[in-house]
Amino acid sequence: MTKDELKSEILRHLAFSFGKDAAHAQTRDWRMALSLAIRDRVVTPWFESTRKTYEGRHKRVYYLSMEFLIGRLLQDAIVNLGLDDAAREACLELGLSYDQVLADEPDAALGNGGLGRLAACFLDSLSTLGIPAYGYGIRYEHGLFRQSFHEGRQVEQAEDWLSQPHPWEFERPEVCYGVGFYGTVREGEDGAHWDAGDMVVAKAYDTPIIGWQGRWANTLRLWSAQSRTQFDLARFNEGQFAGAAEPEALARTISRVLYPNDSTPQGKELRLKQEYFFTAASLADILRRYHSEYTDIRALPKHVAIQLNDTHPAIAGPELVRILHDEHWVELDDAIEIARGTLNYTNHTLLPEALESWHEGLMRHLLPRHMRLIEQIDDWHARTSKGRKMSTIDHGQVKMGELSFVLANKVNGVSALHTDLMKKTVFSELHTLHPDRILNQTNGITPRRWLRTCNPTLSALITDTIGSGWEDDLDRLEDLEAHVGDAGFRAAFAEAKHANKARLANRIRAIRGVSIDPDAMFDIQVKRIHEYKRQLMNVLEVIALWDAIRRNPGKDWTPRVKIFGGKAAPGYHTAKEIVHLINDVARVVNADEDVAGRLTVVFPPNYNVTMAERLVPAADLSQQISTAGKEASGTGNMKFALNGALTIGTLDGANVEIRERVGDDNFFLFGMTADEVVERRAVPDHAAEAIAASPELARAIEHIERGSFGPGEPDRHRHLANLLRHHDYFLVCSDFASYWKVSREVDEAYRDRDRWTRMAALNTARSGWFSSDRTIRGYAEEIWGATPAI
Ligand code: GLS
Repeated sequence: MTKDELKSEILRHLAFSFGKDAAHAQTRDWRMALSLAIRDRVVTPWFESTRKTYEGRHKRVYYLSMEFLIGRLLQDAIVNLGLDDAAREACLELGLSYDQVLADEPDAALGNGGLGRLAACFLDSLSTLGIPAYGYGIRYEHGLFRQSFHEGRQVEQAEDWLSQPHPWEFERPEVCYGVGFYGTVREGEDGAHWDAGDMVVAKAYDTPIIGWQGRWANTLRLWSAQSRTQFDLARFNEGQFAGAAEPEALARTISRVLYPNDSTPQGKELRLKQEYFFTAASLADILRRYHSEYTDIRALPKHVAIQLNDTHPAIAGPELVRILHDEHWVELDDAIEIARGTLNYTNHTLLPEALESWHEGLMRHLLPRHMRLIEQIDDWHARTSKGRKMSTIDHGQVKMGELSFVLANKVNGVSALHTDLMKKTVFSELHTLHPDRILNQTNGITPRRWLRTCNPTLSALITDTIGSGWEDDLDRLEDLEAHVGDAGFRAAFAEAKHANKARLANRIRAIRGVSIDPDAMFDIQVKRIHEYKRQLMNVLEVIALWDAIRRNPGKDWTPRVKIFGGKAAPGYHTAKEIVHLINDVARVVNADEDVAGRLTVVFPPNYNVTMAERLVPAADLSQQISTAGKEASGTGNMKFALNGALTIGTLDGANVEIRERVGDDNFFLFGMTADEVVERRAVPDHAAEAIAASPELARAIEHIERGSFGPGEPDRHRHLANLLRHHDYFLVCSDFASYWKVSREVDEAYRDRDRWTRMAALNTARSGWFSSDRTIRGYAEEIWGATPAI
């Protein structure tokens, strides 16, 4: 498509899809018109992909996930279709700022963090590789909350990305399924019958996901909940106006909000309802499609692979057994085997409080038939695998991890360390019974969004240096290594980074009113706020550094800009206190003339995918400092390394593999290992001991206790200080001395800019393995038995 063709398509949509004259069109109108012009280009390959899948009778992959953190879609589609130059020029000729048009798109925040973003990267890779697949999830009206700060405290507002038309989706009013809840089960001679007490309707909305160079497109199908009775006219005519709309409002609650938690429990009925709602609708849809192609239901595992993204869709197991047994008359044991052959489960966390379990009573109340089947599945497992009974039902709780495991063909972890720990801890017993079931698939990120699109400066340099083609063959970045010794290449690499930093500095000045120097080290920690991720340790280091600079102002300190970003779950009190402390410290440090130009702290609110796309290319240092054994993988760590940031990190999650690949010399390692963490926790007074041994840490905590960051309110942050001294479960204190020492080595290393650039370039050159294309190939070969259809 040429620029002129695109231009005329934009104008056509402006007039005929939106009824706007160019003379009166606003940015939003232009963005919508451009989106539809681009979307039109996606439709043909999308149809073609569907046709090929049917014709080739290819095995289909279904990825069930409560979260798809897709972010903006317009530029992604433009880049994947190779239309970026045409789109930029078309906009220019229409008198528009291309960047402004792109920036008008709301961020589709249908996820919390890494788990949801991983699902989005997987969709991109599935389409790029041409693997026939569907993503299934919920079309939340309100995605993740919008974060702002009021006097340093987090304030949450509802996100309403759907308050304007979403140009990427196609409503499918004809694709509807009833989803039942509650009711009773009748056991008759002809089997069990579930008479649901309530029913809502799941309606489909489809978003095409176009792969690299438009060769293939899959579908993201999201369900919206509706009432069976749209509107109760009888009640309305009786004068009950609000009551008449009640059934609709109640049903819609199910797809209204994304639970704002990440690795913390929110065991409430609505969430279980959401989980069953989207899982049941997805399975009904999968089986409808299956029956349109095949007659033998027993061959399901041959043609269909379903991946459960964490335990949120774990009810898929009992639901599939229910359908096979109650509706297709398959013997129970056979039904269980068929379900097990079809389903696979990815575990994303070992945090005990994040492993889902549901009270048996609630499960029986909401899903009576499923609860009965869960008991039978438990019996079956005990019978067939010498398993102890009650592995899935324990002390009146249905454990969804165990249930998913028992009903899975394969169970995978998301980094080598995490998979190893899964075998040794949460699933040790089940692993002994089924030693071939657990395998590892280390996470990955799509290089299209996380290098090509977000970092055009570095991408251009890469293409100039090694040619194109790396976007869907990221191992080719290895070819850069031969150029790292070339001073000209290093200078260009440093220049690209500097340009990205300058761009970020301008933006931060515009949104936060803080000036930062692009020559300073940009040191970034962005991710959900959580105790195990240890933003608290990072801010302690800021305090200690601020204190050290003030004590020794004559020293030639390496200038640092500390950037934080991330949301705290609204009900997670300590995480919110950490947000407050970071903002308070930022205010004090940034106002202190003694440290001006040496230390600056910025915390832009509302960290999201779009902000990540701006921060990642501009980072010099990536903070990946979780307590070892706690971060299952991390994926931000990969994005930063790929974009030429050096990591300061612990041996946790995928950090281990990043370090192995980029080399020990190009990674700043500190802290205890996962085994040492366990030992250390057993030491009485470990925190007191660590504080006594580190004067920097002691002074930093004293500052908090003295109220240095709570003007007029000295006790403002005392709770955090108490936590550190007396309940330091995540071992911030015990790892601090090592963190401080290595951070000073980082300062030193940054002073030799050429050496730093060499290390940064090696990070880029050696990060190709972290492409989600590699991850998806692994799933396809080792879990799904699926092959590309192109
Ligand atoms: C998470 C883990 O915490 C991350 O380490 C991991 O990278 C991600 C994707 O596998 O999954 N688990 C979770 O509940 N939220 C996450 O981000």
